[in-house]
Amino acid sequence: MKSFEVNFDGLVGPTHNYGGLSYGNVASQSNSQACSNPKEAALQGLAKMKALMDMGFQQGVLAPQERPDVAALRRLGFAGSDAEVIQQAAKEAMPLLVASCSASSMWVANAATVSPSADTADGRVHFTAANLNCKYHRSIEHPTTSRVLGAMFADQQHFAHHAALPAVAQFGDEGAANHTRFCRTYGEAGVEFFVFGRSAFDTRYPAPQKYPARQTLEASRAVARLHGLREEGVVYAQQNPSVIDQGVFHNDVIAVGNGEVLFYHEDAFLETDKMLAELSSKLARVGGKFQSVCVPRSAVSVDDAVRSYLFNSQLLSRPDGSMLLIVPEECRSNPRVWQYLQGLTGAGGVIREVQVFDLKQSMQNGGGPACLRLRVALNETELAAVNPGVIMTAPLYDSLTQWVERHYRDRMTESDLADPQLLLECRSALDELTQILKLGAVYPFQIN
Ligand code: SUG
Repeated sequence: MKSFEVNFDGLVGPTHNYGGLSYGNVASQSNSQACSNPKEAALQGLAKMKALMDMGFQQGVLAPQERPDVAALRRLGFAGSDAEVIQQAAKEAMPLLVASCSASSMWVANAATVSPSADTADGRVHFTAANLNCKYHRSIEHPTTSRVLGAMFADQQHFAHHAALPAVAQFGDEGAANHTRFCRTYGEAGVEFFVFGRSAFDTRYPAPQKYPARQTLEASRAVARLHGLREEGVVYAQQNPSVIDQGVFHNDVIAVGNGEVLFYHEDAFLETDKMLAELSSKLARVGGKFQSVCVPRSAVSVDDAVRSYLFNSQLLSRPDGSMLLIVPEECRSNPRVWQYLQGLTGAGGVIREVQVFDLKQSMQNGGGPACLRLRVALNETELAAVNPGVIMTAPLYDSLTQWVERHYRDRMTESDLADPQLLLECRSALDELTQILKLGAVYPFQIN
């Protein structure tokens, strides 16, 4: 049976703004309070989805969330009508209003961890929504994420959904951004690779000194248990705490894997040799031949990796078995990174082609091509069971582009977030979106 990797990209929501909300994420901190352009952000994301679809890849779309999240503000004690809640928060606690307006659900690599059916005990595709416990503005995403994923992957014969892990830092879970899967073909059993930043319960593991480690070992292990993964099909590795302190807040900022290939920076992990050996032997057990491509620090420093987002790229398999790397424009404007990429694709190795995309609106908040997509490996039967409304097609691309043009503003600053009219605009846009994507009622304003 045929199998595919389907990339579901997050559609950027109408409140996209630069709130400076993510301590430890260099781009988010340095662009705090800059004026954003939600319309451009959404169109940049849609252009990437369309380009991948046109190249023959399976592409889907994941809906944004209702923002401002008035219910979240009410839980923090703001009261009255929706407009009063927003106005009171703007007056008394602007950072809380900004957090409740974040369009951060666009980075769907953090929406959930997904295990394909070939890896799981019950033969279903398993999803665990990420609790995103490290940052308040992201911790409010998972209830709606679960509803949206449930509406996209509704068939219980094929898809199993787990609620987010307990909402405490000890089970901090950031979803697929710290999870990679190696396999020979997408439909065969593979090796799931979980990368954690710290252990919450075992003090023998080192931890970063400056910035938070968002993913814990205990969260990764819990997800593996929930999904029914076999011990011999899982590898855990620790991120090098010193790169977290340099701005590598997720593993997907320093490594990316696909098929039998891991593309990573020399400084990405602790105990790298042991980890590579384990990946290699576990993949061999399921018939795969593990390959790693290490980028030496002498060619690309950690700082250049963080600024360019070289590793926040999409590594995609082409029909001839070679691979294509989708990178952000910032890689081309960094001379060391660009030179490295020219050498890499010219060397006759597995990565043969680089394609560049302009994702500046998302990049300025620390979200590159890989952050914007959630990978779901599916066989033909499972793909047929996905809600067809969320699979990208030329007509859907046209409808979504027109929808963005109709509903989105082209500039957004703090004072715009305080405008109660924005809430009404967003709700009417999202109401229409659920019809375009055939999701049913998934947003709090639709179900309460
Ligand atoms: O969680 N930025 C996101 C970026 C997430 C990137 N995802 C992956 N690497 N997979 C974050 O830090 C910034 C929001 C603001 O500051 O307005 C933000 O949430």
